[in-house]
Amino acid sequence: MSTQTQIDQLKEAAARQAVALAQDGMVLGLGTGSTAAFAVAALGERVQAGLKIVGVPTSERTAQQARSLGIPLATLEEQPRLDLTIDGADEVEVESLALVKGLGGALLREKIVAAASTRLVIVVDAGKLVDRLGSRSPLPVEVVPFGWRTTQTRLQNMGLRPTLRLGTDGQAYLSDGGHYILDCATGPIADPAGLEIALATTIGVVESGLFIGMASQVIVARPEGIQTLQ
Ligand code: ABF
Repeated sequence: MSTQTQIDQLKEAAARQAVALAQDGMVLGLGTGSTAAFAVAALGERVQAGLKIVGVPTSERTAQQARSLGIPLATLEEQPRLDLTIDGADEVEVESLALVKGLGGALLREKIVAAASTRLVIVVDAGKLVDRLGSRSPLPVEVVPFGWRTTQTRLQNMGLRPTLRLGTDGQAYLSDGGHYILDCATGPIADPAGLEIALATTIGVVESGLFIGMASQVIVARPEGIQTLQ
């Protein structure tokens, strides 16, 4: 069995554990990415077996998958309070459960949905655990296309190294919200909360991939078994 297949099996098992938290009557946030897709698939099975929930998707991709599995969907306008969101992440700081998200390109919607949720449960494989955010993954920052180079310069002046994300067609990648993403090399981030605030007050920035104090629980897929951090 290939290493990727093994990792996928572990991710699927961890995603199933997260989906076991879903109960009748809940409004659930549905995350984006390959790990979240395992959770949506497992949720689809539970819905087909009679579980009564409503899902709020964090991307068009996830909405399509959920629809194909018969999961009833709602918008945040229809369901502004969510009981539980299950999502993936790119990095998890073990001590604080602070996250970097957004390599999948859905960080803005993911953050809006997470902020509306009573609980945010993150599912990752052990390779995503870090001592300091910024150690293994760039920090995605979603920006308004208008004047994006001036925003890029502002981020450079903050000591970040931002690169415009390109799509498979070689053109600027467009998020579901119609924004660009600047992937910023940061190196280990000493003060994630301070950086999140600095980015939030930078003109042209829509949102950053820093999710601080949002995750209630992280379910980690490890070869030795599933571990829960909270
Ligand atoms: C979403 O998908 C994102 O926030 C994160 O960028 C990505 C993780 O994807 P995967 O589970 O495929 O590694 O959860």
